[in-house]
Amino acid sequence: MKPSIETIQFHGIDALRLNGPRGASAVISTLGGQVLSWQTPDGREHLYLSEQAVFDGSVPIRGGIPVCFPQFSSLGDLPKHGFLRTRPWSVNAERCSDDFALVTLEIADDEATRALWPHTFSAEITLMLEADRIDVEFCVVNTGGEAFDFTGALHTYLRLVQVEDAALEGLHGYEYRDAADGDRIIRDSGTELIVEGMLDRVYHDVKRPQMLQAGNLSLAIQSQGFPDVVVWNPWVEGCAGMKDMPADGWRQMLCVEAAIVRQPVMLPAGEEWYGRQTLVAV
Ligand code: TA6
Repeated sequence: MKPSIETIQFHGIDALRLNGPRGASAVISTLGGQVLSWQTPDGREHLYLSEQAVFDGSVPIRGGIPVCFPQFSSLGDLPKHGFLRTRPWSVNAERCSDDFALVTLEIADDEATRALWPHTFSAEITLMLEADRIDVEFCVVNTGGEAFDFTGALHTYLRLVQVEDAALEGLHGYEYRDAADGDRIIRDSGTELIVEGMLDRVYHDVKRPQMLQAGNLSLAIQSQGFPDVVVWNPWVEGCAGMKDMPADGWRQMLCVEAAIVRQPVMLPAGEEWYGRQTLVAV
């Protein structure tokens, strides 16, 4: 079957399903411009989506790839992770060939965003699906007359059978700040990262791709434009505090995020910035 794109309802909200080569598929919702599912031709789902996720826009959807902008986490006065996650985006472009399906969603400032953050901007999220790979690109344009700063992330929730069996390679030697460990700055000295408890790390200036290995899963994770990599798992205690996560949800997920955290981006008037995260099932 040739790649195609269809409009669907996904948990009651408007979404697009990308049907890619060899039976690969992905779903992106207009709420939040959020990728919510990615399946490779073997039928394996690679993104975690909480079974208690809320889809009415009152809170961000817990799972998939939330878009955090113009603030990462609580590093400022804005709502946590900014304000794009609960806003409606619109479809800007759809394209298919024999090898891929691609959609672009867009959003711009309005009265509600300007009430929180006094800047004018437009943003796009582009999802490109190939047989064994997705590319998610986030682009921001400063449409106003003055420069602004931002931080942000593609807050990717990867699905695992059991996080304790996973090993994340590629972060060796990089410095990180761990919010789950008193914000201490540490240099990673292990050859691979094994999750053995709550962690909430921002790795700085990461130049290498990561490889997530777990049982028969091998996933390559690469980013462009985003200098930092965030690795987050809430573990038992973090999950207990989240209404939209089941008690054992921590076990089936690991966030590996393409992020801008340590050094905000300064975007001059009229300029454009973009960053991308690529996930490849190998
Ligand atoms: O990216 C990691 C993080 O900033 C963690 O501190 C954790 O709280 C997570 O994001 C989820 O944030 P949320 O607002 O979606 O509950």
